[in-house]
Amino acid sequence: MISNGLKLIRMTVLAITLLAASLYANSPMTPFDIAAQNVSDVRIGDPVTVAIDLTSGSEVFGSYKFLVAYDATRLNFVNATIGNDLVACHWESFSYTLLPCSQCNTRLVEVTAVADLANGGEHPSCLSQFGQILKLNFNVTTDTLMAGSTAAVNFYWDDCSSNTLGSVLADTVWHGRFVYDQQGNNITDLDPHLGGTLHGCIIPGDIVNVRGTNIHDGSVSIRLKFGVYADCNGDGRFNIADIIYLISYVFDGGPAPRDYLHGDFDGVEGLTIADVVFLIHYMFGR
Ligand SMILES: [Ca+2]
Ligand SMILES: [Ca+2]
Repeated sequence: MISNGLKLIRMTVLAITLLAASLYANSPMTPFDIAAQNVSDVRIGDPVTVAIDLTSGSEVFGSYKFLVAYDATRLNFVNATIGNDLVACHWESFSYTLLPCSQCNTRLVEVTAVADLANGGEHPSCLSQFGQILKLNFNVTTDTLMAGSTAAVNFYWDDCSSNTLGSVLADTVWHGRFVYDQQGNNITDLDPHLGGTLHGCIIPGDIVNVRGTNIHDGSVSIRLKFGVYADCNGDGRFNIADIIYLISYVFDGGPAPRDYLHGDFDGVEGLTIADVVFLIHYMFGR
């Protein structure tokens, strides 16, 4: 009996040792953190870039696919470009598309980037880098009613490929793990599209699917104060110099107006002689 008891204890110790060793060997990765910026105090009508940054993670990825929903009542999409910290890596593929929408208060942009295409002739000089990996470029609306409000830029899940990072060999896909809103609150699973990886995406198979990425939503807050009406040259005052500045832009290819309406005063889209006339009346007709 004593002998059997000792044997049991030895086997238990051995089992615990093996378990501990295997856990140590497979020590979990440090999750990636992917964060969209919160950009503050942007003027009505101004361009703004919402960068997406890689801020932590113990692994290296060689592709990403992001699906981002942005507030289309406040932001007009311009384009998407590879992030500054990946430019020097010369990733071989980068593309984006604006998805069709039924109601366009929110629009979706999908961005895909791949470091090394199969059988590609050239090879990238580096893979994932900490820092800026993607830039979403917008113009803030010229609708002055939106001053003082905030536009959300949220990661969006539509299928199992949404917001994923891929390993270089394409044998591992890192999916969303926890999702945090603009204030840092954990919103995982609270909304079917904004709460992270869809159910059923983490399945065993040839490709290893891992919940390995913490996702942080971003935003653009729009400045409340407009500045000086009709201050085309942006010096903080309105005077004859602003009219000359606008004339120079409309007729002579001068620099673009810097006031919050971007020189468009007459309510008709586009900068024309009518805007100049409007401004002259505004100055001398008061
Ligand atoms: Ca001025
Ligand atoms: Ca106009």
